[in-house]
Amino acid sequence: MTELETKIQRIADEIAAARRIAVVSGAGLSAESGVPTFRDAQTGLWARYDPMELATPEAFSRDPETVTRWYDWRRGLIAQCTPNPAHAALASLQSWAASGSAERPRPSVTLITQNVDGLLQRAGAHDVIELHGSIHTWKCTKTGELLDNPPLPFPEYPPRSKAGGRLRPCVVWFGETLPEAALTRAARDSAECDVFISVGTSAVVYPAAGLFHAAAAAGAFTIEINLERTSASDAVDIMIAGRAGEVLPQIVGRVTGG
Ligand code: BJW
Repeated sequence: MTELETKIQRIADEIAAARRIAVVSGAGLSAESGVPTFRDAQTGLWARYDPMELATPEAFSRDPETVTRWYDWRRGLIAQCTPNPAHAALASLQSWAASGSAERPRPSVTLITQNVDGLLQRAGAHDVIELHGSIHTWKCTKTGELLDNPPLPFPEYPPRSKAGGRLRPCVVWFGETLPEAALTRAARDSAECDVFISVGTSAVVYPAAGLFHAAAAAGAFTIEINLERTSASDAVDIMIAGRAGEVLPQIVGRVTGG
């Protein structure tokens, strides 16, 4: 066996023996679908755009047209992307786990994502915790009314709801709190899991990055899959440097026999 095969087999064994698995994903999960990451040096969004001008409540108050046009540009881009084998592998791991029974117990699988693109759901994942919200849902800032998949493009910029309030994407900007129910469940399932997988995230944005530390502190077996090393790499039990779309299908295939 190569070193990679040995690591993949070890991870598959840990998953098969686990009672609870938590997976936290970031932009790298969707990179092979063509969705840009944030912090990759050449291709990341923050290499071309200033996050403080686009992903903060202050930026939205100052210039709602620029902010909403930027999110609409990203909505259009995501609409043209399709789930990749990494999304499919995680969806299939969750389906495999859900088909367990008393005679054939299987672990629970909690999928937690920082991504707002909805690609895990489009791949068939039935339960995804969206820590940073969704770009497909917008909210009236006056009434709180939610709109799923509003028109693209909007008829006017900045867009307004029927009640006359500004519309904003239901994503979490810097300085904003994360959806409470999502964060509570993600924190609980990370702290209680036996196996924790971090995939395609630079692990610099909190509180999402803290989930790994909570899992490690509680004694979980920790795994990282990323093209590059991150601040979590030295602390995990196994780090695989590789593409999520190549590594995850191999792991999940070994677990599910698919
Ligand atoms: C591949 C790959 C392939 C590529 N295969 N891998 C504690 C310490 C320090 C700071 C803070 C702290 N607590 C809170 C803060 C402040 C702040 C924060 O974390 N700042 C740090 C950046 C310093 N956090 C917040 O403000 C959060 N709110 C909060 O904590 O509220 C309470 C509070 C309020 C006020 C004061 C204090 C506390 C909110 C954070 C919201 C983040 N929002 C964004 C935008 C969302 C909407 C949108 O999409 O536009 O979320 S920013 C952006 O970063 C986005 C992402 O979800 C998030 C994480 O990025 P991610 O997913 O990791 O992407 P990248 O690009 O960074 O990494 C991609 C990785 O993939 C790379 O490693 C590649 O190598 C890899 N990769 N291709 C495998 N094929």
